Amino acid sequence: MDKIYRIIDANINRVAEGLRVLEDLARFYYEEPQLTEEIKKIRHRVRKSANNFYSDFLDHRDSINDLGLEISQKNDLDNKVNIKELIMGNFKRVQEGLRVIEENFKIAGHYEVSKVYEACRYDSYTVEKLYFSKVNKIIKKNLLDTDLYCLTAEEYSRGRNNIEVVQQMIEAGVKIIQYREKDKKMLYKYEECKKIRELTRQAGVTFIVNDDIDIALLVKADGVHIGQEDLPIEKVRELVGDEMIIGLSTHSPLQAQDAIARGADYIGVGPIFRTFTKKDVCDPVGLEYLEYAVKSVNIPFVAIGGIKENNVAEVAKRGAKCIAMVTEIVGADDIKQKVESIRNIIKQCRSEN
Ligand code: TZP
Ligand code: MG
Repeated sequence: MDKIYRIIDANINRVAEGLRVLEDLARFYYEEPQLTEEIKKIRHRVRKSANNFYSDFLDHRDSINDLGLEISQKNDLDNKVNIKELIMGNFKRVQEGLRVIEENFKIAGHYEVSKVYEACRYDSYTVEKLYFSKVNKIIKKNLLDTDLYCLTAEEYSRGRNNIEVVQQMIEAGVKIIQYREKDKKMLYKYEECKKIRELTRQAGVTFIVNDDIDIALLVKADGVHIGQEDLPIEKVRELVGDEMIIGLSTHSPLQAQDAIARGADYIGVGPIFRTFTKKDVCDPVGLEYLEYAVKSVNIPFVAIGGIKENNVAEVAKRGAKCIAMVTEIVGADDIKQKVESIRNIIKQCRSEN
């Protein structure tokens, strides 16, 4: 029976530590009181329900000779590249650990105690669902809390391919990238998006696919971006589910309100200035619509269309927090340097606002 207590002890620690990771993310990172409270309740129950066995655990603990540490040091299976993976990994750790405790308490002849751990496991399933729904809401709300939104356009990229351009954008610290290619064949778009998804995932960058909902779903992009004449947003939502981001291009206050009412997660506001990048584009809506958006749009929005280093100040000064550029970035000699100087201008405007 000694070894059974060793297993239970290790798993109670594993579960409580996993719960602590989740609790602290809820508390300090997401600042979410309900989640913090729910996780804390489970953690206390996990610890307290085994209080009577504390001395048995210590008697059989043998961390020095645990094979686990050596194995873990030799591989990177536990490597997480973003917070969502961290959350997911810790819920799995908690649930697996609870299952081990439950089964081993049964073997040790403590059926009643094992049932407590079974209940904790079920509670953790419910809290996991709540956790992700809250986290997704927070992620969506903060989606465009970044100064620069970059899009691909290989034909303006001076001979560089989309992958190189995206790599440079990521190195420059860009936090949201949209794949937008109007004239490429599906297969090439899919292959490129697959690579870009991997790069953006590793870097914790949000990845949005323009138009192609099927590609966005296949490569597990963070979102899709559609226009006024694409499928109705409600139908796109049916296809992509609640978690995926949907962005919609809008060109007037009426379209903005319509997009909000119909469940867009963010909108594009533009074209602010004349642009030649978008071939079927409407006339510029000017800064007037942007001013309306700053005052009256209560979801994230991004200003777009004809914005360059030499006019970005006009846009930033009017209160646009997130600004999208295509040709100015992809066509720059040095993407990193271009991003940096644009960022400085935006920062300067903000401090003057
Ligand atoms: N949507 C409105 S304008 C535009 C899009 C995709 C193109 C913007 O390109 P650029 O090169 O930044 O003017
Ligand atoms: Mg479209």
